[in-house]
Amino acid sequence: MKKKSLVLMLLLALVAAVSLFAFAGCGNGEEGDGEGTGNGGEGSTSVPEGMTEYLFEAEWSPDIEFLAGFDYSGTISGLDMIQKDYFEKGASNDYYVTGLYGEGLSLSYTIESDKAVDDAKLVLRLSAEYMDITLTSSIYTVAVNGTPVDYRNIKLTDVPVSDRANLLDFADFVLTETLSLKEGENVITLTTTNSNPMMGTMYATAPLVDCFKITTSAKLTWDPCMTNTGQ
Ligand SMILES: [Ca+2]
Repeated sequence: MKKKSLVLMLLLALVAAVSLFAFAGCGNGEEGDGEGTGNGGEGSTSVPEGMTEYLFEAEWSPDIEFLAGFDYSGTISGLDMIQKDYFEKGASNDYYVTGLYGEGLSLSYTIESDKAVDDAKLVLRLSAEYMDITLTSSIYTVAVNGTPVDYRNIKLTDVPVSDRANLLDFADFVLTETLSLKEGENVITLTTTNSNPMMGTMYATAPLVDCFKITTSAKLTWDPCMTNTGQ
C-alpha cells in the first residue's frame, strides 16, 4: 500500500509539473526577439543597412488552439490546424497553418515596437493546396491595428494535384513596403473574409500560412506561442 501511495504521489507531482510547464509556455513566457536576422533567410532579398528582418511563425499564434476550421472533407480544429511540412515544401520552422477555409477564421499576432515607423516591409510566406487561388486584399484581409493592408493580388497557381502531399512550394509575397507600426503594441491579423468555396467542405478561399516577415529599423519583440508546436 505504501509503495502504491508513493507512486501515486509521484504521478500527481509529475502531472502538476507538466501542467505548470504547459501553462508557462504561452502568454507569459520570455519575450522573443522576433527571430530577427540581419541577412534574411532563404529566398529573402538583402536587408538594407540599419534595418532588421524579423520573422514571425504563423503556427505560433495564440488563437490557433481556439479555432474551428475546415478541411477538404469535414472539420479540423485547434492545434490540428498546424501541419508539419512533411513533403519539404519550404515552410519555415517546418510547420504551417491550414484549415482557414471559413469566413471569419483569423490569426492574430501581438508585436511590440520600440518606435513608430512608416516604412516597414511586410512579407507573407504562403502556399495553397487542392486548387489554384487568387487572394485579394478584400477576400483575405491582412490588417495592422485594424487597418487593412491594400496589397496587390497574390496568385497561387500550378498547385500540383488534389492532395495535401502535393501542395505548392511556399513562397514569399511582398504586401507593402510602407507599413506603419506605432510605438508599443501592434496587432497584426490575417483573416479569411470571404465565403467563396474551394473544394469539398472548404467553404472559403484561404492560403496555407507559413510565416510573415517585417523588415524595419524599429526593434520588434513578441511572445510566440511556441507550445503550439511543442517547441
Ligand atoms: Ca512556419
